[in-house]
Amino acid sequence: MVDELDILTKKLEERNIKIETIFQKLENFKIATPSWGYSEGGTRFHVFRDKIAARDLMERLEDAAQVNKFTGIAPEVAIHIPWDKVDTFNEIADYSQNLGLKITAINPNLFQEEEYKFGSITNSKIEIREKAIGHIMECIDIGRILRIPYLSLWFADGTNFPGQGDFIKRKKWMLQSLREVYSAMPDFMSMLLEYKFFEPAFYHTDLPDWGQSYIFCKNLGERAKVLVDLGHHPQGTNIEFIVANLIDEDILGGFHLNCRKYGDDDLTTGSLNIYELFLIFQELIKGNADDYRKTAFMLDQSHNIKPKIEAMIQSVISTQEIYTKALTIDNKYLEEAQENQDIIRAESCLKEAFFTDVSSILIKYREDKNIPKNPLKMFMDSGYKAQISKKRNI
Ligand code: PSV
Ligand code: MN
Repeated sequence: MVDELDILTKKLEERNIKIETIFQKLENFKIATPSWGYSEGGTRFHVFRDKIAARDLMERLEDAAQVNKFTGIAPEVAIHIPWDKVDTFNEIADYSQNLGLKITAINPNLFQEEEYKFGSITNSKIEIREKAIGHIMECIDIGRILRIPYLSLWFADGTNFPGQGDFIKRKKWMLQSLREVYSAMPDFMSMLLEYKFFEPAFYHTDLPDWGQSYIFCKNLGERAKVLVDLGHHPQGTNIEFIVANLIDEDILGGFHLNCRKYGDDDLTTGSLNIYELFLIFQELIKGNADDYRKTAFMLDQSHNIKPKIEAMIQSVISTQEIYTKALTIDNKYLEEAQENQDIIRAESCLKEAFFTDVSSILIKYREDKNIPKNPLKMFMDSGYKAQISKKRNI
């Protein structure tokens, strides 16, 4: 393998890339996994039983610690309230720290209660808007206890039929509510505003796209940024273009990484959209937004049939691999080709990087950190699932 790394190092030198730079970059690439992706999930058709899936926050953190142990790059976790509610959050910081984890994002749930039938913070009834704001405030309080850096907001708010609601009134209610919660956030916290163009609303959604999210963020202040979920765009949308623009406007906050074919499918990252993800990473690298301390890289996936921990490991390592491939792009050559209006050379330059086998880099990176070379296989051979199935299988 060392030989392969030597050959690749030389090849990359020809592309004006130093291998040390890639190793340095990999140091600053970390991914947060979602607590909800460790639990039993389903579709509206059926929830297939998974007896060993985590049942509460503690078990979800235990499973997330396995993903971190075998990949070495997933020390952060995003939580969802009330799904992850516990009697007291005081011990959770120590609990996660002992597992080598930190909770870095908190997501309020504003879509599962009867009262939200006609919206949460855009509801025409003030008492419902207040209830929704109250719940976000509760999440800010939990965030204060656990020193969570991101308040991650997504709203199911929208209407299903023309005439059902007034777009602009609802926009104003949303802004007013967001202003209230924004001003309640402690200094160490930022707000991430996630957009999604449809579902569960089918006529209009109050926060459907990056433009609307941008308007709200601009109206709120510097600690409000846009969150891009890869499954939240109409088919054919050029996501890398959106990402490049958000970086240029200094308003990109983070990602919910996953994969889709039809709607918001929440499939494992890299199962279908590998080239798209590569092009997104190219923009992140060019815009100096590929460091996890600048951009929150979070997975948002939830499977009804795939085993949860394995699915998470798959997503984490494919994302890391695709990112590494994007680090092998010869940007100088690409720039020259663009200036010379040489489409063939420009596109070939991207393709060459995309088809570069970066496994020798990743193996060396893992060896140096004492992480198994093949995280997925090592996890599957580790016996962890047999161990938890005894504990969890009632
Ligand atoms: C909505 O579809 C979403 O992408 C939001 O991020 C939610 O918080 C998450 O899925 C989990 O349901
Ligand atoms: Mn999401």
